[in-house]
Amino acid sequence: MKFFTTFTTAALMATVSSLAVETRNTASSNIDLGVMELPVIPQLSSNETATGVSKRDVNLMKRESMIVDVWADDNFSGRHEALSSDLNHCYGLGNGWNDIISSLRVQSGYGCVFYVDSNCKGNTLTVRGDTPYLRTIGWSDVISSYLCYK
Ligand SMILES: [Ca+2]
Repeated sequence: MKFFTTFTTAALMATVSSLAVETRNTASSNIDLGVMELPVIPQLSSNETATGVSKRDVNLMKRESMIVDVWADDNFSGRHEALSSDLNHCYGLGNGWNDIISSLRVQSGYGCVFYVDSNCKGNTLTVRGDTPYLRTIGWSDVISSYLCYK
């Protein structure tokens, strides 16, 4: 019985430690900071409010996610990651991505607002599609958080 208990404990410990490793390896580089209303952006149609979306729209959109591809260097080169992002959620950048992104690609059909500061604050850059040279518009190595919409 003592052997059995020891064995079970060891097996459990092994399971727990393998889970811990897996969690670390699959940890996302974008930290979900929760649902946020869009800032006022030029693409708003006339029947939308100044804050962009109704509560019902936010509830519908938060079930949908899209991909933002980010690179550490110009023209889609260097370190790369595909960040899976729920719509209308503010994401902070982690895992060494803060103030590093030099080029990015927003999945077709979506737009993202990028922020100079954390928690979706500070100056904004609204992007649809490919942006190979953030440097030319003064946005290389400054992005700290972002928010995507449809
Ligand atoms: Ca920044």
